[in-house]
Amino acid sequence: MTQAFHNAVRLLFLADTHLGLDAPLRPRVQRRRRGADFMANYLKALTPALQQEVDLLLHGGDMFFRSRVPPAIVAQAFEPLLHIADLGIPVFLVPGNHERSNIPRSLLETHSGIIVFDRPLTRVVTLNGCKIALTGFPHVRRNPRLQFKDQLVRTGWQSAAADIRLLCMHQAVEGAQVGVQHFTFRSGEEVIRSVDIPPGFDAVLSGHIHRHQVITKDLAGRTLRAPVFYPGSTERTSFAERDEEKGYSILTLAREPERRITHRFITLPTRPMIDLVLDIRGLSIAEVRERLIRRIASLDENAIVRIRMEEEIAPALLHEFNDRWLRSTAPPTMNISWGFHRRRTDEDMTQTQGRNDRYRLNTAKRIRDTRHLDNPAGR
Ligand SMILES: [Mn+2]
Repeated sequence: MTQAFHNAVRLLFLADTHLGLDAPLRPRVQRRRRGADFMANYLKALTPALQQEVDLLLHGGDMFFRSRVPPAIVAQAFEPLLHIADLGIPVFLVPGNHERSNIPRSLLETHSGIIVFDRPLTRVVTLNGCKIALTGFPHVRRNPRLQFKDQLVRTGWQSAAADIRLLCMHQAVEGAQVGVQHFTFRSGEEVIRSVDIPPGFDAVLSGHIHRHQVITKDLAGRTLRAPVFYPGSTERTSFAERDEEKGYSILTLAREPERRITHRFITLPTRPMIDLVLDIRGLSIAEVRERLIRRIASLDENAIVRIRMEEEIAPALLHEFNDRWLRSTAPPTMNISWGFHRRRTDEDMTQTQGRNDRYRLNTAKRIRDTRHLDNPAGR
């Protein structure tokens, strides 16, 4: 066949939607919840598929923020996916670490248009005359660095004939960066070596890393065999993501090697996230109150605010100005709470020397700030 391939294939790629985060069924405290923000951005990210502007949909994992979420949220999440599958748009899902590598199946099992990488597998779909092989496996929690090659072999990817091959997963790849201090994943057992990604794949599409990025070079600066695309999370799941733009990706896939993959990142709305560090040394309780009120009043009323102190805060002060007091002082549209005491700066763990050792030593501290990664060290 020499027939020219004219129509490219458009792939909508989103990940780490963390539905159910701050969406309690029976809240003990009446306050604005962020759950609605997460659901809204999820639905916004799916819009190009619902409007049939794409040919293929991939969710890179962590659809939910933990393995058990209220059934109403599961139903709300799957309803648009079933609709998209009904439109004839194949839907691929990678189980992430928060699904305990197992996406709730009850709503999916009947629909042939929804394919879950609940075990290593390869599926070929023909779209616009183009054969696309999607290879994937569920999130590997224990030593993915060591297990990666074996997982790949088990997908049977080499025996599937295709024009374009995509590797879909939910893992950290070396060179991926997170956090306000740009922590870089390097040599940990939870990090997949880029050299282990075999030739033959046109792109690696992964969830897990919440910052949007495209990795094209290894740590030594050599060009990767296949670019690694992270769409990042669709909302900010922790203060470590406070400076990050959020959104999803649309990849255009073409058979012609010279324009095989083009990528577009579409941003989603996010509320300002503010880390407020106060210096209250030498202030009286009345002065602290006055300062807190003044600082809170100066903030965007829709902000998500974390308040921290440079110094260890006295228990009496924390009692006086507890979270309830903060909420009663702030506008009801604001999310506000105390953060952890700023014992050492986050820079400690991301200096160039001994980065990974410190990374391990500081696991507990780090989890506090990048809770979204759900313990990437595999512990
Ligand atoms: Mn995640």
